[in-house]
Amino acid sequence: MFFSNFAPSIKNIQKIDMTNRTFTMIKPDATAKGYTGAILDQMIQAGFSVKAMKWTKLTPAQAGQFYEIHKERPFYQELVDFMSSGPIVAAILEKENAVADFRKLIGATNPAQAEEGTIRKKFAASVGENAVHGSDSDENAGIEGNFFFSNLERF
Ligand code: 3AN
Repeated sequence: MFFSNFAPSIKNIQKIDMTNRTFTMIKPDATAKGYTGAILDQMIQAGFSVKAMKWTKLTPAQAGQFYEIHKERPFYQELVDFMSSGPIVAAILEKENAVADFRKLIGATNPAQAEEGTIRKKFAASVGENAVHGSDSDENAGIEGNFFFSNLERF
């Protein structure tokens, strides 16, 4: 077949290794306050490289689906309302040990408990409106990245 030498197999295209990759969102509080550039800069300065990125806004249904894992938590509706209240930046980032290192960079869920210098300490207002999301495992990084990006949108 003529094309077999040139076109990669569809199986190879779909098999994306999320080891050393994580998924992040800059949340509506941070985009509204004009922190997007400063937050992205801190991520890049910390050694993360951008593999996919988009500026978008979630519908309540999409936010509900993304945070399905928290469905039974008392703050679920508040979280869904907030995450669909304004634009976000979604991105796949790459670095060695990406998931753990990124969680360190963003700091604790509650910014009051976040370490000095972390993104949440600098830019987050509260435990609900906490500026950024970071995946908590390689598996979830894969699931979350796939939620936002097709295989033609990541490099
Ligand atoms: P993290 O984002 O640090 O992994 P999770 O997974 O416990 O934290 O919570 C997911 C998201 O739910 C948080 N980023 C935050 O926006 C929201 N959230 C967590 N705890 C609360 C809370 N007590 N009240 C309101 N929102 C919360």
